[in-house]
Amino acid sequence: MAGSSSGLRGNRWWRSSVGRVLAGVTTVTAVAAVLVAAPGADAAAGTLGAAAAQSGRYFGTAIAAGKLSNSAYTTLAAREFTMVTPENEMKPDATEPNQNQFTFSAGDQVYNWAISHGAQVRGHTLAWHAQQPGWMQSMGGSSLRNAMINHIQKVMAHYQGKLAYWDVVNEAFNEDGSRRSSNLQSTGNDWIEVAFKTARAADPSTKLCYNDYNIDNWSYAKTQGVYNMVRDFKSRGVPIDCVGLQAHFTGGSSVPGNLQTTISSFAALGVDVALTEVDVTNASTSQYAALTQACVNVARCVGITVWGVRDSDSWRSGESPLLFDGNGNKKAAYNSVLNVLNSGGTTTTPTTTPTGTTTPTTPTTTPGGGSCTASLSAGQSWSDRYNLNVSVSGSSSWTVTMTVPSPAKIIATWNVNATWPSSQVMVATPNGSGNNFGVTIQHNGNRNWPSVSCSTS
Ligand code: 9MR
Repeated sequence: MAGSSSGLRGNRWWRSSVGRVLAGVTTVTAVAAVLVAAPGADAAAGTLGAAAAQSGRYFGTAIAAGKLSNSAYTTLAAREFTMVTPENEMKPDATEPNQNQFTFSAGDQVYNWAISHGAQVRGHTLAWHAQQPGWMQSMGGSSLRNAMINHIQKVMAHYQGKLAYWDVVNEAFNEDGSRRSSNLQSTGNDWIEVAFKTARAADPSTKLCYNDYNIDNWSYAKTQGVYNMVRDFKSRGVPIDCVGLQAHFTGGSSVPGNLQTTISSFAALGVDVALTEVDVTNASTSQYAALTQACVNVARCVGITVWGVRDSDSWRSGESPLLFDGNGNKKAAYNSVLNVLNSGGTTTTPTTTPTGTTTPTTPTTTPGGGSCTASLSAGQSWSDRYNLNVSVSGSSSWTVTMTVPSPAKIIATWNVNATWPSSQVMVATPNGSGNNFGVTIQHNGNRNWPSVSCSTS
């Protein structure tokens, strides 16, 4: 049972984990009893982030720094999402308001909030025709080219090693598939590849993405224009790791029937694909289900981000396009997305099929100070990362401390409140989801499992 790749999908996740515990832990009796008997041990995940994590994906949202003082907003966002895109705070006008004077306060606020809640961050965006600071708007030629390079270098240096993805270039194409005219385009047709090469050199640890809207329909000219650029970049060795389909199905557009073809076609070029700014007019349940299914059907579709938390947070709030209403209630579309994520669908095997060498080492169980025990068991794994399930027994008011061996790091958590005394140490407490939670660990070459201890509070 344990270790079969199909057994690691969807509702079978926990069952497979029990097998690993039985196989690997010396102090197994009590722990296994808890896992087998736990109500809902086979139950579907109860949050978007947890449901997506079952297949190694994230579920994200755009976060606005100005709303982080609103506890209804932050409580909801912390509970549901495992990836955060700063809605405006890392754009050029925010980070370089005066030439070569950088300000990261708002971007850092979003970053710090995300990390302290166990989410990863997608940087957005470095080179774009819109939201340029005034000084940049009036520039052209080699001075603008140099300013773009300097901007990418300085902003990426600030976030060096911290971000999962960067939208290096945003919205550079016209609807007919040609390049959008802009001051950046006027510096020369090679500006996009210069941006990506500069970005790779500035921070080799982050994945570099091209991001655009209206590239969801495979037969649309703009989609083909972007596809041809990515294919060209891959064939010439220009560094590009991912394509973001913004997936704004608002303002008159809707989910095309061939979305999965678009995703799989980009993926076949050797890039990750993500739906990066999803919203749907009136949150159509069938369209939300369809776009989620299209993603989970393609191994390299790494995650879905909705463009805001509640309808009232949306840039198109008049279309009520998100998964929570203005009061933070789950809408019908929330359940349709969750159901698709939990069903696992016909998800294909990850292209980076786990092998023996990527399997974490033997689990350890460390009884803690009070009268609780935290036990680890294996979840899904990939070449670069793996999921662990943490099961706590003995008390429902526990504090679990997990220490990850350097240079590994925890890049996502679900079903738990997490704080970070240091980059290697996470302190976790219940968030109301019960006594089982999960983490994703990027091993960075060290596949030893973290140590874990439990105390009662
Ligand atoms: O949601 C963002 C909104 O708050 C800003 O006013 C707007 C300004 O350009 O940008 C919005 O976000 C955009 C994103 O950065 C790129 N794709 C389109 C998004 C919606 O306009």
